[in-house]
Formats: sequence, C-alpha cells, structure tokens
Amino acid sequence: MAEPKAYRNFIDGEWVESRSAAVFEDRSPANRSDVVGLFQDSAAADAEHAIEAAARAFRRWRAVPAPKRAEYIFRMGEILVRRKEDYALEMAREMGKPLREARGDVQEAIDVCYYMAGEGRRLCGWTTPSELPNKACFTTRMPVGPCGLITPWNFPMAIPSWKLIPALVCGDTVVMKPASDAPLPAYQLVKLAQECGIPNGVVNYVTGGGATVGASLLRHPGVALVSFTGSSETGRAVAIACAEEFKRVSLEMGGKNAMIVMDDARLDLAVDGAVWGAFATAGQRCTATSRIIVHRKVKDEFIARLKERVENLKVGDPLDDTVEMGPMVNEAQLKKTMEYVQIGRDEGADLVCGGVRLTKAEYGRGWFFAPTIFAGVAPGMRIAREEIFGPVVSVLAADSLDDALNIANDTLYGLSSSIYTQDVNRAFQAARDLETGITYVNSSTIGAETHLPFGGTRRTGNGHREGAAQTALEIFTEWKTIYVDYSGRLQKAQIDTN
Ligand code: UN1
Repeated sequence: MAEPKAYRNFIDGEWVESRSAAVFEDRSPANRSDVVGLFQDSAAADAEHAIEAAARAFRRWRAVPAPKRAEYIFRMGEILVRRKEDYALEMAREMGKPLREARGDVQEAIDVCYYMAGEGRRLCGWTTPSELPNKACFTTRMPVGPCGLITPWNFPMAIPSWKLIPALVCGDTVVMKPASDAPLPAYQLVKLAQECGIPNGVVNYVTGGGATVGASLLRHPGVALVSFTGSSETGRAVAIACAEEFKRVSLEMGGKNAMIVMDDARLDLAVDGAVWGAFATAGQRCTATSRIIVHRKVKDEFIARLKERVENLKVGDPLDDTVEMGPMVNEAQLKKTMEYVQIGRDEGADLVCGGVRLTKAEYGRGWFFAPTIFAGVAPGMRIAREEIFGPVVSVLAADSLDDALNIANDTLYGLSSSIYTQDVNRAFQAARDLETGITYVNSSTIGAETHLPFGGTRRTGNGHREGAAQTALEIFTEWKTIYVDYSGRLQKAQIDTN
C-alpha cells in the first residue's frame, strides 16, 4: 500500500506543518485498515498564528467590494460542480455515509456557493426618514471580523460551506477547525478558495483537537465570532467560553426529532419517510428522525411495515452505490449506540429489530451497527428523551393529534419535526404547534434546503438560523447606522431635544 498522504494546515496562504510536529490518522470507518490521510495534530500556537493572519487579512478583505468577493464564491461553485463525484467518493470513504448521500452533501456546498454569490450584489440595508430636514439615515451591513468555524463530521462539506461561504461574502475572514473524524472535505473547500484566488489570510484551516485548536478559537480575543455545529454538551462549553470574551456565538446542536403518523396517513409514504429519516447517515444527523409517534389505530400495521423495510435495508460499503446505510463514524459513536440499546432494553422497550453490532465478514473491518427499531417506548424513557446519534428509532403510541403533539413537544430539543396526515386542518395545526425550527408535512424530518432558515429552538440552538440569506447574514454581519447631515447648519440650531 502507498504511504498515506499527509495534509497540512493552511495559514496566511501557505500550506504548513504544525509547530507540534505531530499528526493524527484519519481512517475509514468502513475499513479500519484504510488510512485516508494524516492530518496535523496542531498546537494552540498554530491556531493563534492563523487567527493573527485572519485579523491582518480582515483589514483588506472587508474593503473588497462585496460583488467582487462574491465572484470568488461563484468560481468555487463552478469548480465544485466539476469535482462533485471525486469529493463524494472521498467523503464516503472518509466518514462512511453512502455515496448517494455524499453527493448530496457536496451538492449543498454547490448550492450555497451559487446562492450566496448572488448575495454579493444585495447585502441590503434600508433607508428611513430622519426627524430633521436635510439629514439622511440609512443602515448597512458590516462584516464582524475574523470568525472561528468549528464544524462536525456528519456533513463534512455542507456544514463548513454553510459557514465559510456567507462569512466570505459578508467580508469576514475565517479560521476553520474541522472535526478530526472528517477533515478532508473542509480541506478541499479551503484548497478551492486558494485556487479561486481568494487572498492570503482570508481563509485559514487548522486541524487538531478541541482542547488545543478549538480552545484557542474560543479564547483568543482576535476572533470576533464563533460558529459551532455539534453536540449540545460541547455547545454549552463554547457558549460559556465565548461569553467570557463577549464574542458573538452561533450554535447549532442536538435534536430528538419526532415524526407524527396520524391514522389517516398514507402509510407507504410514512414508512418510507421513517426509514430515510431514521437511518440516512446511519442516524447521525441532527435532523434524524429519532421518535415516531404513531396513532394507536395504525400503530401495529405501521410497525410491521417498517420492520419489513428495515430488515431489508442494505448495510455495507459506503462506496457501493446500492448500499443504503454505511457504518457509524467511529468506535465512540458505536459504543454510545450500543449503550442506548441496552438502556432501552433495561427500560422495558420492545426491540423490534437490530440492536446488535454487525461483525461478520466485511462488517468486522468497520464500525457497523444494525438498523434498530424499539416499539412500546414510553415518553419518559431515556431512549425517547436523549439524543443517540445512531441508527436507532423509537416508536411511541398516541391517541389523538393533541396527544401526539404533547409527546412530540416534551423534549429538551427543537430542531426538526414532521407529520404524516391527509387532513389539511391537522397539517396546519401541527405546523403551528410543533415547537421546532423546522416542520415537514408528509415528508421526513431530514432534507433541509440551503436557502431556507436552518436551526432550532431550546437546546438545539441559541436563536440563530443558518441557510437563508435573511438569517445567515444576521450571523455574519452586524448593523451599522449612518446619519448624514447635509443642512450645513449648527446642530443646536436645528432641534433642541436630540
Ligand atoms: C445535520 O444533520 O447537521 O436536513 C444537517 C438535512 C440535511 C442537513 C443536516 N440537509 O438532513
């Protein structure tokens, strides 16, 4: 086997090794002997170096007209289109999502590039009359400064792009710290930014641990904003650290997303949505369907049909185009999932299928877990309350729409939700009353589009929404109010109350 490729940090326009002189291995979760690459196990000093470069570059980048900044982004989109298949293959190998989902992940980055490139010619503020004659008032969006982007492994190109691309259009500079389980797609985005001519220091990339690189981004006063996607636990630590420095912080965190299936639902659609929602990316999505609340009248039939589909899901090599579910990303995620299966059994839930690690033949080389359904789950059980982030779904019963809504809303999280019904009144009531950032009617809890607000209530976030320009720009810019007095008169002479 050829030596694995060693990937470097990107700081101030140079590809550099870490001052720590240490690297970590990035292995495929489907085949642990496959080393995808070696990445820099960076020291805090590397992150500091990158933050300083981003701070210097900010002074120049903020002055580049936004339509020009957007041209770089458009070019990135054009190249991404051409390389989509290569990047998808690389991603499937690196973090284990099936190829067709990996294509979708790259596609999200393409969509964000094209969509946000248009924003370069908008970035609109507003004007409003002044209280005084001969005075103009208007508002304009200003970049916030160097941003620390801390991104997860489950959407390793899409999520970095949701942050990087709007930040660049807005005139911010960035230091990216991708998750160590999947740093390669973010590396490709950074390389692309360089290839498209984005000036040195505007985009920086530093790999390594949360305690070194992540902590520097949180503590260094040169970082104006931290945008984080990951667990609620880590998000809390991020928010606390940012508060110390009065940093802006945008958090996208956990979910315990519910799908409601009413007695009038098209069960074929609901079963299909449940399979996709619960087991895409092996359940490792913050939008994953992890609770299915089914009307008691159709519960048994629904479970029987779901079981049949899930038992026939093709689990295997993510690079095989016919595979429907790949491995879990790492051993820790696998262990956590196994622990929750045990918790579910101990709580008295009914294991319908799955519940075991897959180890036979090729499965033994990776972190494979069987897609798992629990039925007879009560709302108070831990498997119905805590985020598992694995291929495990809990089925709960409800007696009415109100009952289902109460169960769905009885959670600490609030990212996504869905309802299957053919009754328009029920659909609209659920759309209003499900207390989540996103609600789907007659489709699964996953499948968010990049030009709509993405984010959630409660412990899922801190009020921000990524995606849509109307909301993403609120994260990556701040408002400036400008008054222009063209009266040529002494201020006092004009009015005495202001
Ligand atoms: C995530 O799981 O962190 O809606 C993001 C979806 C994807 C994005 C998920 N478009 O499932």
